[in-house]
Amino acid sequence: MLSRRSILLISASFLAGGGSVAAAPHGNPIKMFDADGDGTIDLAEAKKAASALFARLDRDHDGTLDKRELAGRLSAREFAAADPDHDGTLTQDEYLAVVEARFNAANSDNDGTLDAKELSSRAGRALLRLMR
Ligand SMILES: [Ca+2]
Ligand SMILES: [Ca+2]
Ligand SMILES: [Ca+2]
Repeated sequence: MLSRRSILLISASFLAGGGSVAAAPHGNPIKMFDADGDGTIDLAEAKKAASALFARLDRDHDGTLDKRELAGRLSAREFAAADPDHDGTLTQDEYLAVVEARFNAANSDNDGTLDAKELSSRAGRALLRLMR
């Protein structure tokens, strides 16, 4: 179901791109996640991808991610900071709060979107780990 959704997302970005995108999008985060085809990733696009990944990672379907399900996407310190009630799990809201913080950290020019250069920065790569 999720992969079908990704395919739809990718198809949508192909259409929105006006056919200029010829190659397979795999590996290029902008082509993977740029649903509105404007060539950058905005926070809504990042959160949408992160929500899809959250659902995929939540193997026991309890609506939260524990450390094992996160599989190293957050360090112990990042996990503790993201889990203010210290119950050892992250809800989707807590997860998306980390996504937003990483998005803002990567958006060095503060224009509300991430371009290819910002996504390839250290903060950008940390964000992508929460999206795919
Ligand atoms: Ca976009
Ligand atoms: Ca879970
Ligand atoms: Ca930017």
